[in-house]
Amino acid sequence: MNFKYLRLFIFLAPFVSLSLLCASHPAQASSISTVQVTGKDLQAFLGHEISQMNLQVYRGGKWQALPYQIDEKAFDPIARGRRWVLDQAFSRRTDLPAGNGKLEEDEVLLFLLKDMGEKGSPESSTDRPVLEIKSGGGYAYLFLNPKNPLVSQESYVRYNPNEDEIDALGYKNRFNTHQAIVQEELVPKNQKSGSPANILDRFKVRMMLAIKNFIDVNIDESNLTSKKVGYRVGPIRIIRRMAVYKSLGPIRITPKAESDFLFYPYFVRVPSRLDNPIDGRKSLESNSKGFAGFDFTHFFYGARFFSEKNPRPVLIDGAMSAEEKGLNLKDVTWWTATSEKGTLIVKVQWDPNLVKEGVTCNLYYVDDRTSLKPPEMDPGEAAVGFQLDFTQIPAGQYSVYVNQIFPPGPFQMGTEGTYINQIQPPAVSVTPVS
Ligand SMILES: [Ca+2]
Ligand SMILES: [Ca+2]
Ligand SMILES: [Ca+2]
Repeated sequence: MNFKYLRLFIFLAPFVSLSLLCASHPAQASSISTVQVTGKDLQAFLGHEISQMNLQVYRGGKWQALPYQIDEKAFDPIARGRRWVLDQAFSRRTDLPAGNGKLEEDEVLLFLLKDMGEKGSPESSTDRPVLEIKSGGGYAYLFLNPKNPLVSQESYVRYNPNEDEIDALGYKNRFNTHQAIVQEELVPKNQKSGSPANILDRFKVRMMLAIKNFIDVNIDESNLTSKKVGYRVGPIRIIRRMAVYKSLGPIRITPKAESDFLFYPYFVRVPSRLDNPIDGRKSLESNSKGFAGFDFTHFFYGARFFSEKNPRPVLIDGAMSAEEKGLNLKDVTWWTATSEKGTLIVKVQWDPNLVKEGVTCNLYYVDDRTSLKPPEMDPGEAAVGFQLDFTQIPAGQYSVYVNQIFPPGPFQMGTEGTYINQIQPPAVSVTPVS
């Protein structure tokens, strides 16, 4: 048997994972932006102890604490490069690389845009700020070893490692405790009425690969092995790392790949890598097909769905209308599903090299209570995601990011673009305080 074909399954792994008040900046009140300032923009602090850094804002004539975190990087032999340092290891790999405690150029300071304050008056502080950070009209100030550091006790994201559950300002996500890549719960906290409720049956990846002169392979998310490697929890984001591979009996047949799921207060960012050793255009039969996406529960019936190429909303109700059958599927990189139970926006960042090859991110949409793709905890498909057309994918390595976005508060149609833009860190300027 030729195992090299099966390496392509690693593509699946990361896919199967797949918000307060700011009186001084009303325009930012509903912002979901996370400011990220890299070490190279904080020259005055390079090489200094991170424990001596302290971020404060100036508001209403007073210096105040705000939640922030500083994430370090360290060389990781598996990634063969520097990657985020984790606080806690899960069982198997306990030799996780540790940080050196000092700020380096590729490390990052994170906080929320909406927590930023007014322009400060440095002379009003007993401790002199060293750097002024400006973004989106707001200000924050970085101090070095102040006599009176101000520290916020607030945390915008929480993690329960035993339940593998993330509880953030804008949502709750929970994963299967035995299959770390299988997301089983998605609870938006932006519902219009009632209490937050789970709207997800399961995140599914389904593929049928008909390999020329070889075998037909059916694959779904549950026949991959996934191990939680470790995690880091801060007040601004959680980094949750896992290793995923495909086994055939006792033999591991895919290279070890680790991916970081990033959980921010109002969005989740899942990077994924396609390591495809074969040219699907030559080696796969045309009946090869697949999809990756969210199968919603019937609790989400009544939700309206619209997308980049389908601005007119259709109804998720367990049956395909003529309009749903006629949806424009080609090259759809974002979509929104919104109901009384809450709103989810999904933005896929497709690899530009795939686009160059003519492989676009195509929509998968099935709203049919009679269609079953087991396991079905909630019978029927109300599935939205993207198609995986391996017959079009050339050999190579590709990166795709899937973002789940939960706008704060009741959703207004037409605002989705604002939130999609806010998953990218905003522009920042840093100046020394003279
Ligand atoms: Ca460091
Ligand atoms: Ca429908
Ligand atoms: Ca279902």
